[in-house]
Amino acid sequence: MQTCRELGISTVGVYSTADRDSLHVRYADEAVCIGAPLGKDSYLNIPRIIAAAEITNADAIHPGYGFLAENADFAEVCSSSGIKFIGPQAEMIRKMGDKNTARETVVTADVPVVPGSKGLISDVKEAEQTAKEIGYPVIIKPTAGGGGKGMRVVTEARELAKALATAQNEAQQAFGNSGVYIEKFIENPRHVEIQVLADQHGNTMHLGERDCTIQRRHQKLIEETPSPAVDEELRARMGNAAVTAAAAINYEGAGTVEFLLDKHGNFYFMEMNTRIQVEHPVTEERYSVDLVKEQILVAAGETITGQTVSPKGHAIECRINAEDPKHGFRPSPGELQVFHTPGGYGVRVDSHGYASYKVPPNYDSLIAKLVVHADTREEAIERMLRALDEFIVVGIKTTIPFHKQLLLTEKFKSGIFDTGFLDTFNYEEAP
Ligand code: MV4
Repeated sequence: MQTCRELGISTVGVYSTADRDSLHVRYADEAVCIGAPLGKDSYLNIPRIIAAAEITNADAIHPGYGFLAENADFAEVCSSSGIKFIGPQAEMIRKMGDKNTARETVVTADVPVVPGSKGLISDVKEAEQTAKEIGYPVIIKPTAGGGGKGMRVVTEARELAKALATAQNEAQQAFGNSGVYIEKFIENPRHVEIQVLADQHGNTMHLGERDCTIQRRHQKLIEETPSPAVDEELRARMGNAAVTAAAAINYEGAGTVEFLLDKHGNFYFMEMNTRIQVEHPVTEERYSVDLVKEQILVAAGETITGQTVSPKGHAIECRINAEDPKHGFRPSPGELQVFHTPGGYGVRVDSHGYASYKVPPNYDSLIAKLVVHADTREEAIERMLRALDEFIVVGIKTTIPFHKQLLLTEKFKSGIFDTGFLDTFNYEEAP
């Protein structure tokens, strides 16, 4: 909506009854209540969203990064209702949403994938044969999953049959699709993803990487660009692979290609997210590009030819969540009695919060993205620590004190860590 205001485009915000007081409702030129807090009654209710678009004469819908952002049926309904879905075509969402299909699609285009099964696993025999060929440990992944949901690591042959049955059952329960595939388990990787942007005329480009290695139970906590583990040469190779993956499906819009990076510097395609992501601001800061503006222009049919980007400096994002890091990151909803956000040179805060706002218990606990930009990684860390000190939240617990401690560790400062970082970093015991 901030981008739209700059472009002279008026906006409509939709909200559930739990979000009446959210800032996006006040920021929008018009707001429409679409129902009760449960997703199925509001944010996941396609007919209600289409109705809100129709009564306000909306030309397009930006799906954000949650709920229906990667829902192919929704993209299709928008299209058949004469409303531009700001994102890729339904077919592209479908292809990348099925993780096994995505894997098969990119492998055909010569994008490196982790050694694994040829297609979905149909029986134990096939699973045993595959695991024997690639060697243990292996990981079983649901094809309808993504983001780590429902994955199972198997370290030895005698565990495989049971793990396969459990994984298939869980996949059926969680996604209504029991399909699973097997990959070699890459131990202690880094999560490095490439931002891509493609127009409707066949032009595809990348805007470098984001390192999202600092995660807890598949929830990202810190993201940065450039990655401390990626040099110019590797960036070029990963960037090319990401562009190839996107071009393989004639992709349109902003997207993210996720890779695992192992300790030898080998990278492997994981999945492609067909939406703008939470952590996109670090790319915006380093590349001086408003990615949402690019999404809107590309959706309107403009080309990206001639766009050259000149990355500069280092950007870091800390996710400020309404959670208590001292108690297993349990949700901490409630009133923001004080909400003083940091500012100054090189500091950006994206938030729907304000003093007196009550964080509802219904949704994701993210309340602010704190993003800094500086010339070097060292300066960015210093700037982030300064900004975290300025950020005052009273009334609820947040991840602010956790970030302060984490950024001071020698391991984080060194830039040499992997996805196991938070398994050994113990916030409760730290001074
Ligand atoms: C893996 C893996 C190791 N080997 N695949 C987790 C999220 C999803 N996108 C893929 N994930 C993983 N896939 C193979 N073949 C390890 C993970 C993984 C992980 C990846 C990125 C960041 C944090 C992670 C934490 C646990 C497991």
